[in-house]
This record gives sequence, structure tokens and C-alpha cells, in this order.
Amino acid sequence: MKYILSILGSAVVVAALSTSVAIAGPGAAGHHDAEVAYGKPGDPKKPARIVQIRMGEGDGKMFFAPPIVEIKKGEQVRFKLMNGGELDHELVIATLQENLKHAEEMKKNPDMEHDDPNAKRLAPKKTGDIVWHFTKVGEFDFSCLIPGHREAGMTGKIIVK
Ligand SMILES: [Cu+2]
Repeated sequence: MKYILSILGSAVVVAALSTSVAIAGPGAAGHHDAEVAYGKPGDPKKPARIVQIRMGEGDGKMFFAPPIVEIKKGEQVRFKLMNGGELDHELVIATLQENLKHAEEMKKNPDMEHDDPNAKRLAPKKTGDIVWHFTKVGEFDFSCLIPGHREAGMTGKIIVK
């Protein structure tokens, strides 16, 4: 395992040197492509359907627009995220159960930042992408897990058919 990890480590260094693309570090090195209940990290080199999602707040609420995204099984999607609000926001894709659990953890550690393939945090007026490959049918959640935001309306649904 050590051997594999060191190969991965040097591949990341080479990639980082040869391009200026930031490599998002997943929680567990070596599990980058691991498939989970809602699919797996996308391959940015492969074609993807573009889905734009705007994040923001207003009228005492916080939102994702649109709040529902329909996807075909097997489709790779590039979410183009735009934070149009005045506060930091994030989008975390997971099962509803995982996001609810994660939201509780965030209340204990409000400064926890996400830099995983299924999540992106953006400062006001910033844009960013998540590329995700939806390999399994089901209904999944996307939420902003910054304390108070999900409760204020920052949650949406991904339906994979
Ligand atoms: Cu938010």
C-alpha cells in the first residue's frame, strides 16, 4: 500500500508541476476513484453535461437554483457553480442520510472545509466546478453544510434515472 501511495503521490506532484490545475485532495489518498452510493468522481478529460447551479441568499432564505436536477444513469455532469451571494456557500453531493449526519458534524466544527471530489466551497462572487459521474439510479441530496444554511433552504435533490 505504501508503494502505491508513493506512486500516487509523485503522480500528483508531476501533474501539479506540469499544469497549474489545483488537485483537490480527497480525505483518503488512493481512494480517489472509489465508487460510493451516489456514483464516483468524474474524469475532467471526458465529456460531461453542463449543469449550472447558482447559490445565494435573499428574503431571509438561502437557496440553490435550480433545486432539483435530473440526470440519466451513466451520465457525467460538470456542475458549474456560482456563488451570487454575500456569504460563503458550498455544495456537497451525498446521500440524504450522509449529508444530515455531516451537517451535525459541521455544527461541532463550523470551520471544517471541504475539498473532496463531491464538494466545493466558494467565497462570494466566485465560481467553481464539480465533475461527478452518476453511475447509480437513485435520489440524492446536495446541500450547503455551513451551519444554518441547509436549514435556511440550501438543499436540493438529484434524481438519477
Ligand atoms: Cu450556504
